[in-house]
Amino acid sequence: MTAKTVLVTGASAGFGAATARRFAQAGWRVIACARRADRLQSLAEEFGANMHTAAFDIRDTNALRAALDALPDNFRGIDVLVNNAGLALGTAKAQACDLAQWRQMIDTNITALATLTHALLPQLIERRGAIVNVSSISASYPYTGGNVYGGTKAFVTQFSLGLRCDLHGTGVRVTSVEPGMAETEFTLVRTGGDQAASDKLYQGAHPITGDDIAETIWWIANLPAHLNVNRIEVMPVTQSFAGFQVVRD
Ligand code: 8X3
Repeated sequence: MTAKTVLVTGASAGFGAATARRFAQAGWRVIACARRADRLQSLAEEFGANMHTAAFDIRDTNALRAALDALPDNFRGIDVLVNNAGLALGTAKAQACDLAQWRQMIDTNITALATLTHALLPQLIERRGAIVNVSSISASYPYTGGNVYGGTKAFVTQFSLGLRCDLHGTGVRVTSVEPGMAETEFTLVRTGGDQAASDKLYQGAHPITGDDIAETIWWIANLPAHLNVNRIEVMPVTQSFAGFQVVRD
């Protein structure tokens, strides 16, 4: 069987790095994209010729296009796109938020994801490929301080479902993966590097790991061609739902 090719964004850490590893270990050709070249270097060293790394800021459309244009011949023709790059910034209520952080989340989680997807759709259709979009439980369940982050993930989920409609008849599969609490660098990024806050959040909670989501994405991408997982919500057993809040006089 000819090896397939997967492109993973946000591949320098967390879900993205674990996913890049999972596919590379199984013999796929992997295009690992992220901002930090030094972090990608270890993937390149680990997997050699089957791992192509591309360091650029996904919000920079020119850099994104240049990275795609510069793909070596044997990495052209992408079978699976894993839109993993994304971030949460801040936990403040909307009325206290920094607009620049909102815009950064929108630019990364929405605009960059849509731009890359748009660029790859022709080849995904040609190869009857698959798109796996990393959304979040925050797409469906609002929580205080989630504001724009949750809004961007609601976009990712709804965009995924919309792509399913538009790609009807092409054979291209589309999935929205919606993880709950996961211990990656997510909270460190969200809190601006507050290790104590990150440790406190995850302590004793047995959160999802990067490998858990990598395995989920691997399963989705390798299902028989007639099956499409539309959405998959994954939480740690220790996380569930709380009630509504009420203001009283
Ligand atoms: C992040 C998961 O639980 O913080 O996407 O909303 S959670």
